Amino acid sequence: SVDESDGGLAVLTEKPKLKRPPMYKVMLLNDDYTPMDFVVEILEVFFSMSREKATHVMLTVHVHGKAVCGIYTRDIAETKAAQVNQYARENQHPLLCEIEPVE
Ligand code: TYC
Repeated sequence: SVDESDGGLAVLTEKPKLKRPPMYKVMLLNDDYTPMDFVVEILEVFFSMSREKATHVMLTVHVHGKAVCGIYTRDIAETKAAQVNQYARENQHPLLCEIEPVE
């Protein structure tokens, strides 16, 4: 909006408001049934991880209950989680992916 009460001087002191978008962690949750190989495949296909990185993240989830797969804007994070959950369901595995805000 235009506010000329300062005679135009505000433009000299206002910082450009270039806000970074809120970011969301995509978390993979552990369960007792999903095969380890299937989880590794998910991390390779949907998160572009190397076999080595995917194996490490899968084992982190297995041991600690959850782990971060990636951090994205809300739309991308929601889409990744939905794709993972759909692919797991299609293959009759209980694997779950969820998102949570960073910070
Ligand atoms: N706990 C599973 C097993 O022992 C492996 C697993 C890892 C499942 C990560 C889900 O997100 C997961 N087969």
